[in-house]
Amino acid sequence: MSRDIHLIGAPMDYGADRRGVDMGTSAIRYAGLAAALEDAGNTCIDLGDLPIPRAEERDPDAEQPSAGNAKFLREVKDVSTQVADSVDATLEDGAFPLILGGDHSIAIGSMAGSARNADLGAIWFDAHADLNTPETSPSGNVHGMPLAAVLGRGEFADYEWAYAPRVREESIAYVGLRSIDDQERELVRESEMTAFTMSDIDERDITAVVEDALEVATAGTDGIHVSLDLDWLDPKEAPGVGTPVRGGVTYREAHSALELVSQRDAADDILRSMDVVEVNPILDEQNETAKLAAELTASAFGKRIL
Ligand code: 4U7
Ligand code: MN
Ligand code: MN
Ligand code: MN
Repeated sequence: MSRDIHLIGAPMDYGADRRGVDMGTSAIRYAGLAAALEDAGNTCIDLGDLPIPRAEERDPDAEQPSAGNAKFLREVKDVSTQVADSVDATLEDGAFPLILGGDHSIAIGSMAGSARNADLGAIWFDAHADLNTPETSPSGNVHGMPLAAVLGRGEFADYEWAYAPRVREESIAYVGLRSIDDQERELVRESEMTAFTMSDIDERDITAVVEDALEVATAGTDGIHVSLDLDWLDPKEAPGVGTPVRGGVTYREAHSALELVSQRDAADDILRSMDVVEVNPILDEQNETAKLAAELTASAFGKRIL
């Protein structure tokens, strides 16, 4: 399926503990994302980066909403609103929103915007479950909370910029989980979400798992959001991430997964929005993680070997 893709840069790092992930948008562009998408048969317009205040420019005295341990909620709210509006405007335009991070807190805006006028399923390619609430988070970093936010869990229920009621738990599938916090584990177990861990991939292989994930996310929805956290891959392949966890998917498994998404999209027009997050150029080696992000995204949009 050939798409009219609009790139939306969200150079956000307030949701993560480490500086540098804000430079991910530049690194992924520099790695040749737009050209790779066009080579795969799409058109691509870069809308540039959303304005996000740099840490040095913040007013430390401005009022900060407080919720549990969550840090920088004012900035997260501002960025989420901007991302959601931009995603919604792109969809209204008949184009495809591809959001570049930035840390994973930007997925709050991606999904909230994408689910404004549609019932949205999601596939979460990540080492982590990102289901902490401000009450359960051990770190206070909102990049560990975006799914809790859009599902309106805990204090997020009161935040209209976060809670996206047209995203239902039953329509969300995790692929590749391997690092879950103690309290978060209970949340995942008790939820209606489908969780495929690395053990499931070991046992059944990536193809079977992604096919099941596609079923979960497409059943009864108008389209799906794909969230690609680069720490989903093994740190040997993707060293440039802030929260690496060993034992991740290989280069080939990752490509297979996104090619499957693209094949299904070619048949049934399932894709509605996607984000690519957590690339940290400061921690990267020769921009390899950003290149991988660009290549994998091209696979999701039709790139084939032959
Ligand atoms: B990412 C963590 F405690 N669970 O909440 C947390 F281990 O977007 C990590 O998936 C979150 O990279 C990782 O801070 C967020 C931690
Ligand atoms: Mn357009
Ligand atoms: Mn994540
Ligand atoms: Mn992660």
